Amino acid sequence: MALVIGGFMITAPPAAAAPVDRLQVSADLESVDLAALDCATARFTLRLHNPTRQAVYGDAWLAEDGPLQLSRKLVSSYLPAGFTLEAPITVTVPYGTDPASYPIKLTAGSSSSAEVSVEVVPPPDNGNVALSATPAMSSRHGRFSVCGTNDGDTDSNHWATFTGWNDATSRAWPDWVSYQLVEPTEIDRVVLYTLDSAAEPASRYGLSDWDVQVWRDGDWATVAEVRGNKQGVVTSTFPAETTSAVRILCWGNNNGDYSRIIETEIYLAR
Ligand SMILES: [Ca+2]
Repeated sequence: MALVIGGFMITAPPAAAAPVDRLQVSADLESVDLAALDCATARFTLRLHNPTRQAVYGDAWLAEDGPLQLSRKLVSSYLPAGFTLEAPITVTVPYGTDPASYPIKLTAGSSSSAEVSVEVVPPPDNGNVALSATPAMSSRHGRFSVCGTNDGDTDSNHWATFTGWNDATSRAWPDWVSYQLVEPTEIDRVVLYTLDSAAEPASRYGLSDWDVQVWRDGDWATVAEVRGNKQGVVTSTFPAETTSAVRILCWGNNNGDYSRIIETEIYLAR
């Protein structure tokens, strides 16, 4: 708007955008890899920044493309002046999703946007058929997920929220996790990773006693037993057998409270 006052042209500044319209969205990563497995997970952090001098309630939206499944599609928060909110986002895709690049678009304010590219890659071809299996469990403690035990991640250091399982029945046994294979498969080896880190060693917190079982003639049959274990990783071998499912039947851990499994690997017979 322009006014002529006393012979001078006065131009009013444009109206400042409302604080909520000036919010800025970004991500900590431009791209993430994700294996095409039900239990594999990709993660990134959404950042929502309020650059103004005024606190606001703000929103950021996430829009996925194709087969991507997001842990949330809306981030809403109170944002003090100058504050940056960080929100963790997890992404999954169904087993067998075509390998390709799939975008996630982030938007906030009136014009701020960013994009994260999810690179869906084929499952590892290493003979571990647990990766494509459908897991189940006897119980779970809090946010622990049985999916953590066949997501391909064997790192105990971040097991508690992402990649391990803890049952919910303290000092009551047995507990179990099972894996329904995609099809009947000849297997001869199971590798079990129990909790084992510098802070939480297997000798104190790890699984000590369990049976490895296969589904045979309509019931579970034990093919290997582990007793008195203190190690973080244990390989059980057994005569090759074609089966549709595997179960780990847990009988005890080293401090007597819970069953904790970071990963179960089930291998094709050699
Ligand atoms: Ca895991």
